Amino acid sequence: MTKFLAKTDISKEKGYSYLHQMLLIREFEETVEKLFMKGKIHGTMHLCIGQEATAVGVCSLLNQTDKIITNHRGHGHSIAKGTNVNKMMAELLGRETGICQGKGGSMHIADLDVGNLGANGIVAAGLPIGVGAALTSKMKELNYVVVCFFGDGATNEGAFHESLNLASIWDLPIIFLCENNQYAMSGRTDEMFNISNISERGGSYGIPGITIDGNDLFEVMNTTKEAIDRARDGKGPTFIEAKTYRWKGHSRTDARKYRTREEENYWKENNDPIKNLISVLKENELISDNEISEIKNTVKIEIQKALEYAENSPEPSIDSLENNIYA
Ligand SMILES: Cc1ncc(C[n+]2csc(CCOP(=O)(O)OP(=O)(O)O)c2C)c(N)n1
Ligand SMILES: [Mg+2]
Repeated sequence: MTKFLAKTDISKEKGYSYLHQMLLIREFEETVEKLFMKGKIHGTMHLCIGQEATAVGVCSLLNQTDKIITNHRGHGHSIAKGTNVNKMMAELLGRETGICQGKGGSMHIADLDVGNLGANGIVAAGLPIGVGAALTSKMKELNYVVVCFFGDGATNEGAFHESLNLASIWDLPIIFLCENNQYAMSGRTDEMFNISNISERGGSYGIPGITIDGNDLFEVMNTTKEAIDRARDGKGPTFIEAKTYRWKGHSRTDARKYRTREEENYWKENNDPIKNLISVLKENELISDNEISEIKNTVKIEIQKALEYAENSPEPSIDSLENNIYA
C-alpha cells in the first residue's frame, strides 16, 4: 500500500511537534523493549510501534480537559495526551516516583491531571468506562469529549456492543477509536470477521462509522476533528476504525509464527506512519534533514533522561504496601 499523502497546510512548528511526538513514542517503546529483554521490567508489555499516528493524530486535537481511555497497548496514547515520560518510565521499572507509585506497571498507567483515564488489561473494558465519563460530561455540562482507544479484538466483545448502543441512544460526546492493527494476539482480522471494515458495526447502533488509514497522521486528524466537532455539538458518538499494523509481537514472548517476516517488512517499508509524516513534511518544505536528525537526537536524550530518572528512584517501601487499596 504505497501511499500518496495529500498536501497539507500545517505550520512548520506543528509539523515539527507531531514528528517529535511520534518519534518520542517510538524511542520510548524501543527503549522499554530492550529493558524488558534485559529483565529490568517485570510483568508483560504491549508495544505500539507502528501505530504512532493514531495516538498523536487524535491527542493533538484534544484539550487538557478532554479525556482519553486506553487499553493494554496504551503507552503511545498516554505520551501523546501529555503524561510525563519520566514518570511512565519509573512506573514500568516499578519505582516509587512512577505515575502509580510503581505499583501499576504498563497496563495501569493513568494520569487524571492531563485527562488520561488510564489503561486497562481487560479487552474492551475501557469502553463502558469511557461511556460513563462521557455521560458525566453531558449530565454535568462539563463540555469535555472522551476518546476511547481499543483494538480490533475488542469489537468482538459484548462490552463493545453495549457501549456503542448506550452512547448512541444517549447522544454522548464520545469517539470510539478502533486501532485495527490486523491481529488480536495470533488471530488475524480476516479470520475473525466476516466484514471487511469493522466500522460497519457503527451503523447497527445508529453511529456514523468510518474506516481510515491509521498510518496517515493527517487522515487521522481530519476524521477525528469532525468527530470531535460532532461530539461537542451534542450530536453524539462517532466510530472510527483506523487501519494500522502492529510491528512487534503481541507481547513479550511472541515468536510471531502466525505471520511471515515478508508481511511485516512490507508494512514497515510501505506504510510506516513516521516515514509517511516525514514525506509529507518534506514535500511541503516544512522540514530539513538536519531538523529531522535534531528531533531524533532530542528524543534520544529525553528518553535517556527518563531512564536515569527511573533508575535513580527508589522502589516503593514496604510501608506503602497497603496504600490505595480499597477492598
Ligand atoms: C476479556 C479479555 N479476554 C482476553 C484477554 C487476553 N488478551 C489480551 S490482549 C488480547 C488481544 C486484543 O486484541 P486487540 O483488541 O486487537 O488489541 P491489540 O493487542 O491488537 O492492540 C487478548 C485476547 C484479555 N486481556 N481480556
Ligand atoms: Mg488488534
